[in-house]
Amino acid sequence: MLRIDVVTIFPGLFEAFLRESIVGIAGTSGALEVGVHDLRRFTKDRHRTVDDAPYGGGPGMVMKPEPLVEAIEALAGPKGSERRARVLLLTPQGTRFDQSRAAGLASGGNLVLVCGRYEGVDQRVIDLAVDEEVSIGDYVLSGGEVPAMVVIEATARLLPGVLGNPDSAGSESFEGGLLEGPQYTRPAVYRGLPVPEVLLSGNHAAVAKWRAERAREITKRRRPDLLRAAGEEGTTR
Ligand code: JD8
Repeated sequence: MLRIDVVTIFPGLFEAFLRESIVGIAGTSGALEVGVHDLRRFTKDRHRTVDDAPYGGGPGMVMKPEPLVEAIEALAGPKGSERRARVLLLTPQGTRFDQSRAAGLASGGNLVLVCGRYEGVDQRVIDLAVDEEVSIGDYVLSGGEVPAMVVIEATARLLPGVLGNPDSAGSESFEGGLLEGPQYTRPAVYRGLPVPEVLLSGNHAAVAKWRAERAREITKRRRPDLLRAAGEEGTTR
């Protein structure tokens, strides 16, 4: 059983996400437990303050250290050998989250995901309480909540016993190192556009060969970096 605790000033953002989707299934199957914690519960002042103006001046606000460090230590213990969970901060400054990172998290220990807002968190939170900084990609978001959901979902679907079909996760895009080709369902002709004949043939070897060719083709055109990374393994020329 993997446990993931999330620290956020917007716990409500996680409600529908955790109720629906693969993550709900993971929870139901007993593979995953997710706890969401309102950062304001770890404040001690009357106004439940979580931010303050940046030293040195500049726009916006910075998340103050005390509530964050108290929350992280309550959930993960102190930084170092006593840690009960690995603490990840979602931040544009982090190293890139990808499928191999998800696989590592799915096979590792419990996690605490820390979601910043505003202009980010006081550096001393990172120095004192964060194990690793992670980014989901090079675009600007408003906070770490959506990135945390990305990390949770990518990790949850790799947990053993989460999907109805045990090998479906392993056969999808990226897990094979390539993009997937086109997919079709009924009707066999839609607005004059037919489904490729081979898919109706019942010839499983021919279907597999056609799919591998389409996967290689679209990957070469759109993501040649993935094709080089995957080498020739498992693919058709
Ligand atoms: C956390 C605040 C807002 C907006 C200063 C940092 C991740 N891949 C990613 N893109 N954006 C984030 C991310 C953005 C965040 C916070 C994560 C906390 N912001 C920005 C303007 C500049 N801050 C992210 N992971």
